[in-house]
Amino acid sequence: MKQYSLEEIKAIYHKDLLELVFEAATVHRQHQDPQKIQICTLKSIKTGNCPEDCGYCSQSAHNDAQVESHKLVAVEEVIKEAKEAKEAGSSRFCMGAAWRGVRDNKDFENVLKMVEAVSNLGLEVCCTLGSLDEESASRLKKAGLHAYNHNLDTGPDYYNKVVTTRTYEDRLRTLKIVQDAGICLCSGGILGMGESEDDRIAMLYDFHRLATPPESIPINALIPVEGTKMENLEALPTDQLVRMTATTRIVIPTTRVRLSAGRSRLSYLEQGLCFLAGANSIFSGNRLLTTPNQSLTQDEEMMQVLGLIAEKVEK
Ligand code: SAM
Ligand code: DTB
Ligand code: SF4
Repeated sequence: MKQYSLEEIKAIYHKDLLELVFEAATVHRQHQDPQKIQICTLKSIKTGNCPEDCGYCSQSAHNDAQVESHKLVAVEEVIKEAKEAKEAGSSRFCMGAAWRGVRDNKDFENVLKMVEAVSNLGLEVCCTLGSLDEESASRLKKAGLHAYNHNLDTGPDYYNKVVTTRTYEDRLRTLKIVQDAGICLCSGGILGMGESEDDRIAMLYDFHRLATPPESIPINALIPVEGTKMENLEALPTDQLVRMTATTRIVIPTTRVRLSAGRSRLSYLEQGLCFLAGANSIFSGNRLLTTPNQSLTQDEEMMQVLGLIAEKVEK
């Protein structure tokens, strides 16, 4: 993979927009089938009351967002929803828990059962459970975990404006533990939290210079949730989302770029521009973790309009 300097990535990001999209679309066609989109279903297996203070998150106990909290759901509920997701065309199933990190307890035993069962359905299983140590990473891998989602969220200079209960270095440490355990890394960020475009590019540069860059990169546009300190932030201009998507595709050509939170306020054609710029995955389902998503019916309609097809389960 070609190595770019921070300055080179900045220069790519700031190209004339259509030139940038054309370049990204060209790179995309050299490395991927541009018609295929991976559909990933999200399931919040434990919601709310999170001890971390992420400023954007509806689930942080430090924010005043009204979210319906619940403890870890039953293994059977997860299996049922994973089966439905597969029938609806998903090839990946991602389970999220509002934890600071994994601890060696009964809940974790149950998560391992969920991972094993979903993996046995032939789906790519992903989890996002907060920080991990080597032992829990290895147990997840043994249970059949395909990928682990742990976002850097923003660049190192802006990180402590968003979260104070952990550091950027803590996040990087977990990324390394995931990769050392042989689990695919899913790591991305959120745009529109008041950070500069340079902060976003610095985050992308850090992904690019990992020994192995992430297998997938979710790009979220902030959903301003009432009761969080980011509730009044203005919506991210769509051209900035397209720029970030295109630049990610160019500098990490083999990764899956997942058009993530914030997608439902975009028109089909705006989302289409993101796919042209190299996005090749979406989260589907009427909900993300706690907020509404574009509906399944609308996703089907959009894919038809844009001529996209869902990637089949290959396992
Ligand atoms: N607790 C785990 C952690 O933080 O690693 C995983 C769950 S967390 C909800 C997963 C990711 O969702 C966050 O890192 C963030 O990128 C994204 N996210 C959460 N709330 C969001 C919001 N309001 N708008 C956009 N993205 C959001
Ligand atoms: C990611 O980067 N985005 C997804 C997934 N990883 C877990 C979560 C988006 C959450 C959006 C806000 C919510 O629904 O609570
Ligand atoms: Fe907790 Fe994750 Fe939300 Fe942060 S983003 S408050 S760690 S659930």
